[in-house]
Amino acid sequence: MIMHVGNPPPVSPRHRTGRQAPGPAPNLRSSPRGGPRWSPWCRWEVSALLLGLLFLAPALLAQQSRLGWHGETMPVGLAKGEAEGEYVWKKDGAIMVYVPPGEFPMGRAGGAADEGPVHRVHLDGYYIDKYEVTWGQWKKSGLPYLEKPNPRLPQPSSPDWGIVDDQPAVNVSWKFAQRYLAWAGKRLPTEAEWEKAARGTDGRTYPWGNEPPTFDRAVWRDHPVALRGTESARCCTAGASPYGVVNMAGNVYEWCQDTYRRDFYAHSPASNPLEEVEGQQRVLRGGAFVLEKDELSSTYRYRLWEVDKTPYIGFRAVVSGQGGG
Ligand SMILES: [Ca+2]
Repeated sequence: MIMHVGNPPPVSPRHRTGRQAPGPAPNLRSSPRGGPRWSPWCRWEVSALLLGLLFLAPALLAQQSRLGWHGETMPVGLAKGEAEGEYVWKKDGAIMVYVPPGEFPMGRAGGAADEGPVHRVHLDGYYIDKYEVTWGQWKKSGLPYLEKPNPRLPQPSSPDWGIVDDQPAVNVSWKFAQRYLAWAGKRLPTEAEWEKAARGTDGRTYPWGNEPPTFDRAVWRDHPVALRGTESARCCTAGASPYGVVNMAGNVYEWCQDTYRRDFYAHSPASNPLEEVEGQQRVLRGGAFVLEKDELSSTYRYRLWEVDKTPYIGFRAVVSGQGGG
């Protein structure tokens, strides 16, 4: 069979049926043995093409891997991170980890009245920020903030210890946090999502287990750095949760999506629970650098109004989605 490479020869109307037009092929010439033979130019073109594919293939495969094209449905906007099990939300650069779908025991027996009853909750899969949202990320959003402490204005404002890029953004009201989340394309965790990300599925008291807090695991009021304010959002990695989420106990309290209801656990749906009633206070979780260690428990529930902002409150974000490959 004769093959044509390069510009095709002119085709007369009677040859427009897919059949090869007669006439000499421009890049082929007869071999001494009578059969068609590749010209040197043609061989060079094919070699270059094969060589290009050889170099491009690993890059294409890596791109597919980052995008989760191996049967996964990773959220758009997420890329694989450098470390195993870590992802990067491209808009704000946040490191995220995956919490797979499944049940966990929510609540605690013997705690405060609103921490019970212990009940099983099923959650769909989601990705959650590994660290609290930092001032550096807030600046990246271009949203307003105040360089000096000012509790009377709605914008997030500097705490007494100043704005430090790797420390959590504080003095952020629930309402103002929504502006960051809208920019980033993420949302707050539900109370159930926050608790599962903090303590996993084995009913532990703290993210690291049941032992009392230590200075390498959490920042609370007994911690030496607490005298000065918050610590880096990347501190206390020894206190990471079973999913690798850091500072779920202490540093800053974190806003959740839910409005607070004292007896919610007695009535909440068994799957993906969310309580939102207009005019009610919003839930905060995890304790803060100004608080006692009892409030660092992963089941402890606190609440404030949507417009409240204090130097010990921040937030982290989640994205719904399957994957985690
Ligand atoms: Ca925290």
